[in-house]
Amino acid sequence: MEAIITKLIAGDYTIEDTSTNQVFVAKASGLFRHQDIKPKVGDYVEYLKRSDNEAYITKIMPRKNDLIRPFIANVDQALVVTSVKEPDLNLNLLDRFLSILSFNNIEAILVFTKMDLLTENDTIIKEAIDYYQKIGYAVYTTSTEDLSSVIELTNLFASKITVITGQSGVGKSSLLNLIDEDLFLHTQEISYALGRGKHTTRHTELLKVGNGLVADTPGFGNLEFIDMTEVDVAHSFNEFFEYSANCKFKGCLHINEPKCYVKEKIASHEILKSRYDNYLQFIEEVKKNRKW
Ligand SMILES: Nc1nc2c(ncn2[C@@H]2O[C@H](COP(=O)(O)OP(=O)(O)OP(=O)(O)O)[C@@H](O)[C@H]2O)c(=O)[nH]1
Ligand SMILES: [Mg+2]
Ligand SMILES: [Zn+2]
Repeated sequence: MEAIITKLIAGDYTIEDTSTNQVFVAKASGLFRHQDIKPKVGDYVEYLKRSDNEAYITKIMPRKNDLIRPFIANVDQALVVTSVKEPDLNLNLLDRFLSILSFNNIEAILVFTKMDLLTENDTIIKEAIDYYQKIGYAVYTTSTEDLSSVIELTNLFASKITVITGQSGVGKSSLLNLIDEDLFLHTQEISYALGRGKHTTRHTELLKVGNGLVADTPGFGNLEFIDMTEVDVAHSFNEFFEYSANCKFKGCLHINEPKCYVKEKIASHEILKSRYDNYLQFIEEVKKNRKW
């Protein structure tokens, strides 16, 4: 019998049968202890029934992908949530998520929240939002004051495993609560959440939202480029990768190389300056992390 793992708390897995939707609390079979692999949320597994509501997980099906942070497998897409204010628009964190997701072949959908807090003068923020759309990302803008802007996201979830990710306090749980009023996810004033350095959402769980499964993950501040090289970073910046076909050197990293088309596009302001600044920073981080 096959099921999907929807929750893991203290060694107890919650699994849901993929054909009957029956839910069990399951333990992982002793077999896994001798292997390098441990079942995780998002895994499709085979199981044996122990009682009406208890089961043993006996086998993990091959994974389509495997994320460490958040700790989840078989992700189809990620909703990268960024607030335009409170906390301030953080393009460094956004570019970091986008780079890591691209490296893991997970489609990113961008959601800019708290649009109600924008004023006429926030042109730089609006330009940044437009830029991400221009370079090919699906971009949504939402405000909890405008229900339709949030409901619009519902269709994205159908038949997929989606992770919702983004800094603490950007409004991830608030979005899900508006989409499905039965969820009752805990949300918190950001001053309180950030002040205590604590996240409102703690564990990873797949929730049923709009005919799909969604993981509302705890927000986090720093993300690392695990297993990525400089070339991987260069390839993960969509627009740089496209422009790089016109760079003089084949493996151009757009740093000091002559006749670099990416640098030309930066000079002509066709590439958002913060994208390049973040790119250079990530390249440095990857260099520093290198173990060989
Ligand atoms: N003005 C405004 N406030 C919002 C909006 N969305 C969320 N908030 C507020 O932002 C605060 C944080 O929202 P949460 O939904 O708890 O944020 P989160 O991303 O789930 O945070 P973590 O669980 O800590 O990662 C709450 O006080 C919400 O009421 C919005 O569109 N506009
Ligand atoms: Mg939350
Ligand atoms: Zn170049």
